[in-house]
This record gives sequence, C-alpha cells and structure tokens, in this order.
Amino acid sequence: MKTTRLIGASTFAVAALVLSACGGGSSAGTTSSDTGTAGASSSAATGGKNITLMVGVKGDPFYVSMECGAKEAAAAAGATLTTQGPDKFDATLQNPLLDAVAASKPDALLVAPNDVKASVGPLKKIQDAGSKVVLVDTVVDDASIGVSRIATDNKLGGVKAAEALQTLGVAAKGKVLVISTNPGVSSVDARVDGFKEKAAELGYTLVSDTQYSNNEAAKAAQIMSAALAKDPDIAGVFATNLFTAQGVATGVKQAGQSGKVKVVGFDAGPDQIKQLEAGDVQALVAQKPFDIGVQGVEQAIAALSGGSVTANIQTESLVVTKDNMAQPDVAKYIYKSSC
Ligand code: T6T
Repeated sequence: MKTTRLIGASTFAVAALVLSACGGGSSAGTTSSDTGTAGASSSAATGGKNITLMVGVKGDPFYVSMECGAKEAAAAAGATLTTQGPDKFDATLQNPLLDAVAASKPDALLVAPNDVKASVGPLKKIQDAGSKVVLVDTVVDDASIGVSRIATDNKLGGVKAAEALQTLGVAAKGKVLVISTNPGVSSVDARVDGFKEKAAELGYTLVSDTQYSNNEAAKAAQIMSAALAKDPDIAGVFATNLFTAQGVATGVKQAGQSGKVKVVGFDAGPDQIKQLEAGDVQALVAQKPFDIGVQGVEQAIAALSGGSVTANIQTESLVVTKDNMAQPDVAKYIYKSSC
C-alpha cells in the first residue's frame, strides 16, 4: 500500500551503505527500522537496470548534488544511471528531452518536471510505456504520474525563511518582498505560500506581489534594484531559489544596502555560501538534494523489483547562517559543483 512519510534523520539501509562508502554528506546515513522500501533490494536482484535522471536544469549545484546521491545509490544497486537536463528551467526545453527519453524506454525515470501542467503529457507517455517514473524535487498536477514523489517540505522551508527574517530583526510591519523564479514550478510556489502565511502571522507588509526572475540571477538583481529604488525602507527579502538568491544579493549589494536589507535565500550552492560569508546574504534555507537523489533511486529500484514503494517522501531543510556554516553537521549540506 502506498503511504506518505516524512524523512528526517532516519532513512534506509541502502542509503546507509552508500553513505558509509562515500563518507557522509547526508542525514541519510542513519539507518532506520523503516525498511519497507529499496533497503531490501540488492545489486544481485536489481543489477542491469537502466535509470535516467532528468534534472530541472543542467549545471545547477542543487541538481549536481542530487545526481551525486543518485549515482552512488545506483552503483550500490548495480544499476546504470544516465543524467540529462535542459539548459534552462523551461518546459519547452525539457519536454523534447523527455520525448527522447520515451524513445529510449529506460527501466525507470527520475525527473524534476519543469512545470506542474506542461510536463504532464510527456511524463504520461513515458509512464504508459512501462517505465517507472519517480518525481524528484518538483511535481506535476496530475496525481497519477509517479510511483513515488520525493521533495523537500517546501512550504515549511518558506515558513523557515520568514522566521529567519524575524530572527534577523525584521519586526512586525516591516516591509518585505518575495522574488521567485516562474509561476507553475511546484517547489518554489510552495515556498512562496509558506513564506506568505508566516509573514502574515508575523505582521509583515509585502511591498508587492511576488516578482519573478525567470531563474536568472541578472534579472533578480534588476528586480531588487528597482524595488529598493521604489521602497528604500524594505527591511527583508526572500529569494526562493539558488540563482534568484544570488541575484538578489547582488542587487542589494549594488544598492549599498548589504546587511541593512536582510536577505534570506533558498538553497546552499558554493557561490551562495561565499555571499553568506561576505555578509551579502544573512541566511540560507538549505535542502538535502543528495538525499533526494539516493531516495529517488531507492524508490525506483523498489518499484522495479516488486518492493514496497512510498508514494510521498518529504525531506528536511535547515537554516544556514555565517555563524553555523562551518559546523560539520551543517557544512556537509553545502551543495557540490561536481561529485
Ligand atoms: O531550489 C532548487 C530546486 O529545488 C527548485 O525546484 C529549482 O531551483 C533549484 O534547483 C535551485 O536552483
């Protein structure tokens, strides 16, 4: 039977095996008694399976880290992993790649769909042709797609971002702004929802509707500069993903407001960590993409080997600041630019 579960410090036997082999980097290293998934699979039972990982966008350290986890889990299970992704986070670029995947008929597809609606058609085709589809990071509106869905609890991540602004001293009535990527991306939309709910509770004033960077750092910087020109008393900003957050920090810096305007970004790429260190960003909500990759492969293997599959898995996030970033239990979640 399909179930929902929240992944915290515990996860499965395969993850423990992978992580003990690679020296950590994920909370997935802790074993748990919850062995209803691919923990029971062995490379003897699952060897030779072809798994494709379709990331949301190529070269993004979030997806690179996810690929690192997926690669290690695939190797542990004796499966072959091939990774692909569009040059931009854009369904019109990802969909043709998905159509090519359909033609290659992998045993399983791990995919971060670029759009809740536009990605449904190609994924349905792949699923109907018999490949096991596992959604990683982002989802689609059609609930029939995917034997399993594994993502950060993004709404909670947005709540944490608002709480971080409060911790940083943004008081009730403080003016705040949200800058996201594109509407229709499930992950960032949920972060915005969580942030807005908590911001309302904290009495913050949103200076405008959510603005969109199109996942381009330069555009995020421009939006930020324009917003500060219009409302010089903005006290805090939430930027919902890696490239948006990098651009927002640049915009605040160019306006000479670093430190005065509190910037909370999502993700923890290497360049974001540099911005944190430099004081251009005050807090980052880091995800655990390595874990998502490990668990994506585990679920795919479970589905292929007749094991028990978990329909929804939510992974954790953590708030990274200049003060805690060097702690080993935090530093291990900084994203990688290569495996
Ligand atoms: O924040 C991640 C990912 O979770 C989101 O779906 C898209 O943007 C990132 O890849 C960061 O760039």
